[in-house]
Amino acid sequence: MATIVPNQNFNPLLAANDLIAAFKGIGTNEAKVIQVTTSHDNKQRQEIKSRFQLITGKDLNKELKSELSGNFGNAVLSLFVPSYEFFADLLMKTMKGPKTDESMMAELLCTHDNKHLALIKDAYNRLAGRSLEEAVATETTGELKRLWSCQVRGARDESSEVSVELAHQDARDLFKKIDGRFNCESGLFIDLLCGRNFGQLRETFNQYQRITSHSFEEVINNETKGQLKKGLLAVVSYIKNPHVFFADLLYDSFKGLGTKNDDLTRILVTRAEIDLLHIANAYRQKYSKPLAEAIKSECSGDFRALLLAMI
Ligand SMILES: [Ca+2]
Ligand SMILES: [Ca+2]
Repeated sequence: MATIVPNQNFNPLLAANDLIAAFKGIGTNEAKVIQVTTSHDNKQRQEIKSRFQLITGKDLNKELKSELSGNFGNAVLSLFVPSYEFFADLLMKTMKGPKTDESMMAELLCTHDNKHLALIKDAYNRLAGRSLEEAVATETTGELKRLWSCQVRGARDESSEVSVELAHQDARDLFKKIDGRFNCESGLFIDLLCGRNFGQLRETFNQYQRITSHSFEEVINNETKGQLKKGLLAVVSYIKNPHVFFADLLYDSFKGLGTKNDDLTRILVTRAEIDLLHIANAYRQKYSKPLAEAIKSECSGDFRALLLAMI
């Protein structure tokens, strides 16, 4: 369940005027900005943006940049970006440079349904001037290239049918093909991971454990290394339990000295309209602390107020 939902009394003119009032004069009424931003969903925010432009002749993004600053400014700006463009931009940033963060790639590529992935691919093409397929093929290598290329194709079965028989067969094929050893180079593993529906894969993981008495994670841990291991573990963890997957990422963003504000912002922005309520529940269960409490102790000021309004 989402924590930010469409505003039932949506009035783009009123919302745009609220923002104009919030920006007026010296300083900014941040509370008003938070209220307008978090009481509308991403699609409505796009309408507010156009209405703002129509009334003032100004680009809302530019105005936000000049009125707001720091983590707070970044988070509000992110919320006004269409979600598929937000992901396209993150993919560009993640693949740039010599070392790609493969658990981030898993998060950016595997957490969408095929329809949303197609929108992200369109946006990527527009923003980057090349297709996402091409980018993945150029920027990654070896088995990871195979994994991400397969995922980018967006051909996952999206039915909710789960066949125990098929899961058993898949698990046996994975086990057998490789002389009793897990072998991710077989390609079969990657094909299954990107093609089968999530429920089916969870059953395959169960069956695999029954046959081999090893969990899938154990096998990946033992048989792969480096970035491939990181990427595979992230994909499997997401498939096993998406809410715990994100709860863990939130925990990591709080861990240690300071806070990884970019990670924290990204997760709240991308999940608020999908399943943040479930993620917050998973967080409380696993870490015995409400998410709100963690945010209160890690963040401050307008940034804290915004994040608390989002959850
Ligand atoms: Ca102002
Ligand atoms: Ca900390």
